[in-house]
Amino acid sequence: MSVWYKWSGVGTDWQRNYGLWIHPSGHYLFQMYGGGGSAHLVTGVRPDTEWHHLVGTYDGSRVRLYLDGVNVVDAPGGGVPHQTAQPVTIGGWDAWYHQKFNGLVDEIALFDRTLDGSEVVELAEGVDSGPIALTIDVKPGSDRNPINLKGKGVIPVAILTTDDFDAATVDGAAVRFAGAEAVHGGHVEDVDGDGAADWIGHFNTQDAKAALQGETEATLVIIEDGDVVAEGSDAVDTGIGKGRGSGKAAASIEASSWGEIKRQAR
Ligand SMILES: [Ca+2]
Ligand SMILES: [Ca+2]
Repeated sequence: MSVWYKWSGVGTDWQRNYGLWIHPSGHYLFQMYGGGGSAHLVTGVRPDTEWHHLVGTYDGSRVRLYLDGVNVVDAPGGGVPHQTAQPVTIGGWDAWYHQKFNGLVDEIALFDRTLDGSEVVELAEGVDSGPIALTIDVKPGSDRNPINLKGKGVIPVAILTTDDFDAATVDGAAVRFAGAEAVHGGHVEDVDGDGAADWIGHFNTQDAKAALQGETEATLVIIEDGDVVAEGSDAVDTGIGKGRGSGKAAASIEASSWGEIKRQAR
């Protein structure tokens, strides 16, 4: 069982069952009673009134309690847990003398198997799946995607609709390509002709110039509440690698000026 809780203080009564408790003494208590069973008062750490994450597990032989992902009890259990027709209770049970949890609980989960330590950590830290991966096409119709950073025009960039992402839902105001905002916010259009509407925006070259300088790849992101929620990249050719060497070798040259690139490319 796994739960987030925010405790406000000691309640007025308690009663054992199987479950997670804060004992009136102000200690965590995890208990699993059955034919044998046990209760474990955690004396090493005291609850405070911040949010914490508690997980109790029983694998048939050992009971374990995890506080914020850290294993704080690991002890022999025993017996088969009681099976009853009584309901699972959360925070209190009016019909019986299990008395009230004084605080908040959230995201309660019961599992029909024993979670291991790494799964507990995942629960405690929350699952961060990271930004959605976007398929973007810089300069639709061109594979090489040449960009003249001295140009005063715009760079068209499409977010393509895929099986995993509907680009027609994109909020153009939330899109940044190489740090630049889309001129007029972009619009919806089937850019690649596959029948599914895509999103396309145009970005002032001069707004993107700083981020594209010396790069062979450009990144588009969608930002919500200050967080990058989706991102995709595409190759760009900003003129790096046009020296005498092969494009690939020249592209790896680090230089601070065109003169230096030319010298190194010889
Ligand atoms: Ca392209
Ligand atoms: Ca399309």
